[in-house]
Amino acid sequence: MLKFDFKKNFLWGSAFSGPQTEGAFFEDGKASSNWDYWFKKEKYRFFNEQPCRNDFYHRYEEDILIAKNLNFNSLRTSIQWSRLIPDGKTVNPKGVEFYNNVINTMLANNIKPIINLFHFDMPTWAQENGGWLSLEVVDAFTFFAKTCFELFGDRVEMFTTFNEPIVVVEGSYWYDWHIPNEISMQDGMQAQWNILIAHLRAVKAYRELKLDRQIGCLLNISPSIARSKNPADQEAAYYHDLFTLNCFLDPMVKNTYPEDLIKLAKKHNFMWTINPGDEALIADESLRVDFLGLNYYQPARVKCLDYLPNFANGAITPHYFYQPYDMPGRKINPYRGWEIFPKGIYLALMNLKNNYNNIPVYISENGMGVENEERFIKDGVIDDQYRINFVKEHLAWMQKAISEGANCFGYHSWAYIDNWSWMNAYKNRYGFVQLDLDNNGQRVLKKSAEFIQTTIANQAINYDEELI
Ligand code: BGP
Repeated sequence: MLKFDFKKNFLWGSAFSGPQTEGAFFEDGKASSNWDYWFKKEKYRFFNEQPCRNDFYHRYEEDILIAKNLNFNSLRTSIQWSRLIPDGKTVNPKGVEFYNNVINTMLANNIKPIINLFHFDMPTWAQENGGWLSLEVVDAFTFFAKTCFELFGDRVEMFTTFNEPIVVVEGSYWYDWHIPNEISMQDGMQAQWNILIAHLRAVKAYRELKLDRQIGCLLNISPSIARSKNPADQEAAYYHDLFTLNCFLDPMVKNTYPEDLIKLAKKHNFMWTINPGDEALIADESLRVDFLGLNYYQPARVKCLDYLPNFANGAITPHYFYQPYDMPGRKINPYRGWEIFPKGIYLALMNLKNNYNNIPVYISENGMGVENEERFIKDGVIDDQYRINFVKEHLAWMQKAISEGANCFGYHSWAYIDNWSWMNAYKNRYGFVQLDLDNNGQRVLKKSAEFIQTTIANQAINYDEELI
């Protein structure tokens, strides 16, 4: 038996997001978002052409009660900008009512709401005005953020500005997972910078309101693991950190921006525009995050380049500086294609402990998406032992980091009920609770639901593997 020695009030719960659960795309005054627009335009890029069908907009009470019954004391969702301020200027009363209902229902059930502002979604008008390349959009986001703090900050004790901001950059400008589906190193870096500035301006607005609660950001941290000790592989891991982590983590926690990234951009001709006042925001210590959320799914194994890239006309991306490394024999979740490496959660937490002032952090996403789980149904219940094993192993490594001093104050899975996964739609399921789309979206507990319930009740798991 592995008994946890977590702090009192340790957060147990789960994350989800507005665009992945709400549905009601155009109801009650909601405007089109970038995802609504893209789905309409290129439906074929979404698995089985399925839109979000969780219907949290109408079923939030049922879903929050399920969370309570799993023994959760906290939940994270996001506010859809396109629902709250559809035209960027006027607050939608129906949007306010909905998010008030969600927050109040959580509180009435002793569930602490953690409210995130940007989970890959922006209104279509903002996308068409240049998305994160546009300073007008940065202004509009600051207004949206301030409005959220004013409307909900009396009850929400933890806000976060962005979920996985680097994924927005990668998806939109480097690897073609999000609209506007551009491939441009420089635009990607410009978006990275502007998102950072939008985050800092949101934190500034938060501090000015003197709400005296907490604001943070949710970062996906995939520890870089070099293929070998060869200096070229080591350098590849360094570059991976620069592009995917340090460009957000350093300014948010240490008030610095990686100089090496700027040097690299100048040398390779992808330097972006820095506007007056930007650097002062980064240097302002009052704008440091109060806490971080750490989304952990897999490590980043990297190696140096095998071949010379096309120097003359190549459309370069960060993969010009490092390449993903498929380590022979790595354990993989074949449905999502992601490596399963529970020790990575420990490495990420220890990096924050040792190199980032041991900033308070909670695990804000961790989970395993599996396709066609219906084949595992026994007596009407999905027997997802693989998910139980996955969570157990990650909890064990998280506990080890905590016992070695990591300042970790919670564990949230992704996500407790199956939900819509961007281009993968409903292909891979993550929940402890099945969303039965053939039966009116009925919520059915999987075997893992009982596991998480008893783990939280006992503050312990059955686990006796040696952690090396
Ligand atoms: C994270 C996102 C989530 C969620 C999760 C699972 O990167 O923050 O929104 O989607 O990954 O990934 P996917 O849905 O692509 O399988």
